[in-house]
Amino acid sequence: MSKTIFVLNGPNLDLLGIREPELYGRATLADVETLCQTAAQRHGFTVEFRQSNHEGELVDWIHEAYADKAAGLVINPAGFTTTSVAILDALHILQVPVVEVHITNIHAREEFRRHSYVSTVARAVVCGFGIAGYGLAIDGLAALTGAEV
Ligand code: CA2
Repeated sequence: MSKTIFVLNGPNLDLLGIREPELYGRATLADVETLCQTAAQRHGFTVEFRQSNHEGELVDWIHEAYADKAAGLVINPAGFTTTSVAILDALHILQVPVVEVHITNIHAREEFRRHSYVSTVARAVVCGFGIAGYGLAIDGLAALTGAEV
């Protein structure tokens, strides 16, 4: 088993820290990547950190995680959370833990944000902790995969 984990980010998360800071905070996606690298190093993981505004590209990266025998996958599907059967089907292929992350508490927002296709395949879901949730998700992956150091 590889010690690589994939951290995938869906549409518009490239605008993190640039637009709507009152909702998503002032940290940028580059800050999130640094946070993930730091958390991953604690557990001996290396990280493939990516963002796309395109559903098919996210699907391709999930296939890549499968082909590379990644140890686990963290995903913030953003706007695809509530719509994407294609991402759900791709995640079903993985035989390693998937952790779903949301920066905000999706249950305290509009009703339509509450139904997540990804949650039906995720081993765990983290939401409402801001970008710290990514670090918690990686710590959780380490616990689930026995990679804790
Ligand atoms: O809370 C989250 O992490 C979300 O996945 C963020 C998504 C939203 O559709 C989900 O319901 C919850 C939206 C991501 C958009 O990111 C932006 C970042 C900065 C400015 C504008 C959008």
